[in-house]
Amino acid sequence: MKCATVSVIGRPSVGKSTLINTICEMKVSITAPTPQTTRNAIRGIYTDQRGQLIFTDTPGYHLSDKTINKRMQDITISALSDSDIILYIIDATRALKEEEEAISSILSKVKVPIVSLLNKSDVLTDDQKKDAKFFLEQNVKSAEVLECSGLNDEGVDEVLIALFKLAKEGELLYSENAYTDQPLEFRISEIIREKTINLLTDELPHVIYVEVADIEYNEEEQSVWVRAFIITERDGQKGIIVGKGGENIKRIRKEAFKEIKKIFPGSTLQLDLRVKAQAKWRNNQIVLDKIFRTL
Ligand SMILES: Nc1nc2c(ncn2[C@@H]2O[C@H](COP(=O)(O)OP(=O)(O)OP(=O)(O)O)[C@@H](O)[C@H]2O)c(=O)[nH]1
Ligand SMILES: [Mg+2]
Repeated sequence: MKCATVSVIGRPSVGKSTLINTICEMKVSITAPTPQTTRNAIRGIYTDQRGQLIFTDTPGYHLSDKTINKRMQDITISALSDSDIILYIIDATRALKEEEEAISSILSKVKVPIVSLLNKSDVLTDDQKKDAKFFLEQNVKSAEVLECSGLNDEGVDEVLIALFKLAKEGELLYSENAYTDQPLEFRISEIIREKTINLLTDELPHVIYVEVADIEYNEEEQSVWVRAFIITERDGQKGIIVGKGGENIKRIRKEAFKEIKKIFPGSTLQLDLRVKAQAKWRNNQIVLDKIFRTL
């Protein structure tokens, strides 16, 4: 049996979380068209007859001095230090600039093998592929360079073959049915955040976090009651999330309900969702400690 931990790194929106979900055949990590969706190191576990790959999804590496971005950069860097293999994902539909150089400079210091991956092959032109491969040749010591579409599940088997080839012999670290190790509260808060940010555009996804205040499980009645807050930075933003006549919050609730229900098959679910504002939470160390506590 082979077993390896694989850190997945790349700029925001290159498709890291989408690929991990495709590999694990499960929504392990939330996704959105807006950048900086993933905020924590999130594990997705894949097991087959070859062994086990434990992926760590990381926040997209974004150059910025803001407190919250610094925290996210730290999470990404520390994920690299305890992995056996690095899967470096590039979205070559966008120009490869400073951020890509910053990542490749970080990667030049790591000792473990790197698999470089051009993602979004479904929309890549030949020129874009050529430019990305040239960039990689010049800047990254890759064990392999591959192409795939995480969204369409094309070329993903080849990625697994490459990773298993680099993995060492070892016992499985998780049971063969496991696909993640995230605490329940965190999974629920992420589902709600995903449904919220997918309804919003511009800066709003960045000013939101979700707090699950209570989960009450009644075994006798087979019922679950969840109370959660969607938290923005300013009062004015609350109205956008609630929407005209509560239109948006109703949609968020409906979509989140469907997905949270899957976590509790056979139980009735009550989801109490509220919106509140908390000024400047992105600079508040106590809030950040809560959001970024180690999973
Ligand atoms: N065309 C195409 N789009 C993709 C592919 N993979 C992901 N996307 C899209 O790219 C966007 C970002 O995907 P995510 O998986 O959230 O990206 P990420 O790298 O995890 O982003 P952060 O968490 O913000 O760092 C979404 O709109 C995805 O649907 C792909 O293979 N092809
Ligand atoms: Mg992500």
